[in-house]
Amino acid sequence: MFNKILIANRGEIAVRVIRACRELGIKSVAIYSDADKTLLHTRLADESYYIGNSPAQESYLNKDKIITLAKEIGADAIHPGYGFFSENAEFIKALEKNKIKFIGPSSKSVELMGSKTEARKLMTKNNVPIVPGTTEAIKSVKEGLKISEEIGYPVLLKASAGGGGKGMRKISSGDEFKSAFESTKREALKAFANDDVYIEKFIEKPRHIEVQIFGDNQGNYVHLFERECSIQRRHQKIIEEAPSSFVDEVTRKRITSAAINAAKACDYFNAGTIEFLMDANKNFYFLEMNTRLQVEHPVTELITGIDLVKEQISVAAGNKISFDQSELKINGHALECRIYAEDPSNNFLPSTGQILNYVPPSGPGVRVDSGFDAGSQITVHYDPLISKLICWSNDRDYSINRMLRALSEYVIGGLITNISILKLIISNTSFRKGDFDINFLNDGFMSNLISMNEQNKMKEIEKVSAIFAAILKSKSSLNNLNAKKGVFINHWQEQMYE
Ligand code: MV4
Repeated sequence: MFNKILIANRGEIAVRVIRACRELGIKSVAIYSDADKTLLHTRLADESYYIGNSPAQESYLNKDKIITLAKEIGADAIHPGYGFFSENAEFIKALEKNKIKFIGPSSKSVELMGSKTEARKLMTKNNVPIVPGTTEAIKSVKEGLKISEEIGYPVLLKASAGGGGKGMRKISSGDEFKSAFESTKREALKAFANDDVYIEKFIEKPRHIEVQIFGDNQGNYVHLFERECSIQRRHQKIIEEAPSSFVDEVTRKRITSAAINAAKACDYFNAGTIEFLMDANKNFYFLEMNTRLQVEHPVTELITGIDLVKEQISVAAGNKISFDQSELKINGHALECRIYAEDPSNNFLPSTGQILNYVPPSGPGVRVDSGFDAGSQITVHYDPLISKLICWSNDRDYSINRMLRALSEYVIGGLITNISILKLIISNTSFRKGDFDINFLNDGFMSNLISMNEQNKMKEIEKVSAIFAAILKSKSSLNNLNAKKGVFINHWQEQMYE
C-alpha cells in the first residue's frame, strides 16, 4: 500500500479522498491556492502545501510545481479527483517518468477515449452499440451531406476531440449543413486545437444513463450498475440516482455487459464510467467514456456498499479488485443533489462570498460530501459546487421523501444556493414518477420553477414580517411567542409543481 498520497484537487472531492486515506492509514497531503488557504481540505489533510495564486492555471493546474512538491515531500501517489489533471494524459506520463503512481487509468486509455471517433471505432469492434453515424472525421461538405441524407435528419455534428456537450451542433436539414459544418470546425479548432468533426444521428428525448466500471492491473473487470443522470441543465448535472427507475433487469444485464466490453476494449484499469444515451424503447448507445472518478460516485457507493475511492487507491497500489461481480447486488435506492452557490433568480450565475452559517442535514440515510463550512469563501476562480447531498433508503419513493427532508434541514447562510430549486424539482410529480428525459429541466420548466421560488420567497418574507410585527406588539421574546402561538417558519413541505 502507499505511504503518502498527494491530492491534486480542492473542495469536496479533495475532502472525500483525504477521508479514504485516513481510513486506510495513509498520510494525506493537500495543496491549496491563495483563495483556499483555510478551506476544509487544507485543514483536514495531514500536511498542506501552498501551491500558487488563485487562478487554477497557477495553482491546481501547475503540473511542474505539483510534481516537484510530490517528490520533495515523498508522496508515492497522486489522486487527481475530477476535473483538473484527472483526464490529462501528459500529466499521467509525467508521473510515470517521475516514479509517482497516478491513482487512475493509464495515459493510453485516457488518450484513446479522448478521441470520440477512435472510441467509436473501438466500441464497434467490441460489440458495444454506438449511435448510428461515422467513425471517421468528415472531410467535406459534400461528403457530410451525403452521409446525413443516408442517416436521415436531424443529425448531430460533433467535434472528435470534444465531449461533455462542447462542440456539438444539431442539423435539421441539408440547407443548414454547410454553415453548421464550418462553424463547428472553427469552434472545435479554437476549443480543442483539432477541427475534426463527425456525424451522429440525433437521438430524440433520450435518457442519460452511465455504468460504473472498475478494472485492476491483473485484467479483472467488474461493473457497479448504472446511474441515472438525465436531470441536468445546460450540461450541468443537478440530480443523479442509482439505480435508474427506467432500467429493467434485462436492460441492466445488456447495458452493464456492454460497459464491461467497453472497459476491456481499452485495457482499462481503475474507476471509469461508460456513458450511454437510452431512447424510449430502451435501445442504448455508447456516448463517451469518462476516465476518472465522477462527481456522482456516492450514489453507487450507497447502493453497492463499495468504497470506490478506497478501491481506487488499493488497485493503483497493485492489488486485485477486492470483491467479485457475484458479490455485488443493488441494495435500495440513492439520490444525489448537487448543492451549488448559484442564484436561480439571476440566471444561475455563481453567487460568490463567504458562507456565514453552515448547518448540514444529518440523520437516517443522509450523507453530505462538502468541501466548505462556515467561514469558507466561494470565489470566482473555481466551480461553484459547495457540496453533494446524498440520500439512501430501501426504495426510490422514500429516498425522495428523505431528500426533501434533508434539503429542508440544510442551512447555508451568507450566499444564495440552488437548494430551494432542488426542493421544487424533486417535488415535481413527473420526477416522482420517473417520467423524464435529458430535456426535463428545459428553459421553460426552469422559468416556471424560478417564479414559484420567487412566490415562496415572498410568502416567507410575509411570514417573517408578521412574526416581527407580533413580537413588537407583544414585546415578548421570540421564544415566548413561538411557544405561545405555535409559530414556526420552517414549513418544509413545498407546494407541488405539475
Ligand atoms: C447526443 C444527443 C442526442 N443524440 N448525441 C451532450 C453531451 C455529450 N456527451 C453528448 N451529448 C448529447 N449527445 C446524439 N446522437 C444529446 C446529447 C445531449 C445530452 C446528453 C447527455 C446528457 C445531457 C445532454 C443534454 C443535451 C444534449
